[in-house]
Amino acid sequence: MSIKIALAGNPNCGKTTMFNDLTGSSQYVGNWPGVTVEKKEGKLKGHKDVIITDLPGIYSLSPYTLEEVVSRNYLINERPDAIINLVDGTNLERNLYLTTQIIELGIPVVIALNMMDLVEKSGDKIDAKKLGAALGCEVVETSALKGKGSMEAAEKAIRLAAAKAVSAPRHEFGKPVEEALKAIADLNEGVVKQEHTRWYAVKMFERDEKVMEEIRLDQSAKDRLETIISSVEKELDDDSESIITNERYDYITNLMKKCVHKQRKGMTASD
Ligand code: BGO
Repeated sequence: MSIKIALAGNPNCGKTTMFNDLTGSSQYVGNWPGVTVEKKEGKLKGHKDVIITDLPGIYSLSPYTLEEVVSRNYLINERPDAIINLVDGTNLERNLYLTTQIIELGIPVVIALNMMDLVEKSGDKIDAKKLGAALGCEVVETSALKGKGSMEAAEKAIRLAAAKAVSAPRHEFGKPVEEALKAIADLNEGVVKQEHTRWYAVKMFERDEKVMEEIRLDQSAKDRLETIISSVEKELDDDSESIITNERYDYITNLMKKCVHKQRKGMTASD
């Protein structure tokens, strides 16, 4: 049986470069079903039973762009055995926004901390171990352009896939949101698979239309969900989607303070 590994990350994080490095000439290019978004797959060099799928570059797993919807559908419905989440080390703060969502999917994740040649050149320091420990997943430093670290990231992904070592998000939202997520998870008991619980709870809290269409709650569950969401919105005086977005950014700001030492002043992380 083959192992499926997905490459996910922001546009320009180096996904194409790493995909080429990992698959060499064994690539096939087509379109994702029903849309004109390019789909690239290939076999991992030296591993004919490992298929690498390059997902469209995205900033978030929200349902607003075709690329996001394609990526979400693939990650939720096809369920790769592991994800390599490429993160541009020179744009860490922005890239981690997607990472916090990917880790909630209940799929094994390896972070490829890419562009490390540029990070080193700048004099900035990223503590990859601390970052991995804080996020709850493995981090491999890579320079895809120089062919460094890509294969190590893929081999780690294979090992996690074989062990079915699902990444458990360490990030917790504030108390009102966590309580709401728990109540939503209770509503979904028996409706979604155990490992999908957090992803669906967060998306339903955000009133994500695509997820709501998919889940098809009966009217009394819909009413209960609305009561849960609106009580947090009232308490925190904001809409639910903004609450989640803002809490993710607060978490990432703290993570940057712990894990990044910037060379130059005026940047976001600690001096
Ligand atoms: C151009 N290190 C460095 N230094 N550069 C990298 C690395 C790395 O680890 N990884 C990727 N790049 P894509 P997406 C370019 O194309 O793979 C570079 O969108 C240029 N092109 O070479 O395309 C990579 O698939 C002219 O750079 O990313 C590419 O995720 C001048 O990052 C860019 C300078 O990589 C994006 C760069 C004509």
